[in-house]
Amino acid sequence: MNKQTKVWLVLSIALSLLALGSACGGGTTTTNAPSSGTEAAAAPYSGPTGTVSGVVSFNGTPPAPKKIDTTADAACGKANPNLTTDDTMVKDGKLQNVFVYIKEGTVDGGKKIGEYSWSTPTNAVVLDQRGCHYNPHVIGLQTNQKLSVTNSDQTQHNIHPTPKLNQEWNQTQANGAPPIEKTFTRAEVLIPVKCNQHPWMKAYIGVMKTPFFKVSAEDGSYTIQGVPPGKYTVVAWREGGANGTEKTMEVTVPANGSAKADFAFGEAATSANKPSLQMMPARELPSHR
Ligand SMILES: [Cu+2]
Repeated sequence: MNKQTKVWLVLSIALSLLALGSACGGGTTTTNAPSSGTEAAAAPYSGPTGTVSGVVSFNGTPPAPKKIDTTADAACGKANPNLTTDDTMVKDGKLQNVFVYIKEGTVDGGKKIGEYSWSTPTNAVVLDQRGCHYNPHVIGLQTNQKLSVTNSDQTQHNIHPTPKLNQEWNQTQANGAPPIEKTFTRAEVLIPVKCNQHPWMKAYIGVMKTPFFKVSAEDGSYTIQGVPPGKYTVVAWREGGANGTEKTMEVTVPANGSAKADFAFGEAATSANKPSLQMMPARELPSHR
């Protein structure tokens, strides 16, 4: 090694050490450049996460499921002779099909949760029509995530979501037809879905920009994972009334920990009811794609 190469080697090592030092040294450096008027692209969140979990209860006696008259379509009666309403599914006092989501909040460090970008899941969420019934009854999607509607029946269906913020569509799907694949571009809680062939068929689709939502299971439980530590407003939405019924709760999610948010609907739990669609204005965030 000649003298000149040695000097260059020493210099370049010194320079890379300097660069390293300024990137992660001291705790005083900041990499967040101030906004210069134009909106910068939102960055993904990286760091520790926690969970929000809880149980949704139904107080009092739930309404008994009603038998559905399927005489309009013999194929439905044949496939599902005991079809009943499924708007209030209660088991041991616990309520299924409640859409629980983080509506808004501030991540530790000061940024709003909507200021981060959240990647779109690559898997499709399936909404199946079986026995002239939507299954599941309530689903959640991220914006631009694929919805796949399948027809497992020996009859024709007509899927007709009626959103207020997204684009409405209305499509027939014959027996044996391939899945209908759609996406929703804007956050909306929740989009009612009906079938123009079978007036009793109903489903609901919650669309969120973030992945922070879950539908309560048969035992009323839900767990929302991957939540950055921070303070949030958690909302539980259940169908009924013009736009559904909501309950709201404030939670603090610790890093690598869990926040509890239990909700109750039914009797003695009606005072905080709010129409959901008015609570969820269309928010066009910079991260919108
Ligand atoms: Cu149908």
